[in-house]
Amino acid sequence: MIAYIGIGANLGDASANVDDALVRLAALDGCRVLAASSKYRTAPIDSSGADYVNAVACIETPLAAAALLTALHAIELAHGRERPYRNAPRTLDLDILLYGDEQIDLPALHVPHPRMLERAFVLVPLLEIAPGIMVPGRGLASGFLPAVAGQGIEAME
Ligand code: PH2
Ligand code: MG
Ligand code: MG
Repeated sequence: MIAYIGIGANLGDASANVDDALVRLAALDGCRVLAASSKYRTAPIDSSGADYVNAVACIETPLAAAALLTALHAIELAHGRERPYRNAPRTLDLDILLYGDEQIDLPALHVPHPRMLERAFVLVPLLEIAPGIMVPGRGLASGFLPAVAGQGIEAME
């Protein structure tokens, strides 16, 4: 299956945490990282603390969606992720954005990610690596770009 993973961090060495996340994604059983976007510095949205470093990866994985989510949580925990309250600053956040063309509604997993098209920090890196990507139930991702134009985002070198 092809999946797109949103990566975000704004605690500790956020940039290094994002780099390490890509290494750990590639090391998951049977997984390959097919593409990784640039890193972007982004203003917190509905969140607080330092600016975030965000990126998006496209992976090929044999894992079922729920098992992939468990594996992502394990990588977050390896980075000391704590969840004191919703959208708290974090060392590492890994979200399943897209899982093939599947629409999944489980108590702890909603795919496509419900807010992905309202957030420049997801949309801009996603479109960098997949300009023509379709979001199940929503259409072309690129059509949502104008609506997020006001959100602070800047590519890192
Ligand atoms: N993640 C959130 C909430 N707000 N803002 C930015 N800039 N980047 C994020 O990754 C982010 C956020 C919830 O996961
Ligand atoms: Mg998130
Ligand atoms: Mg998350």
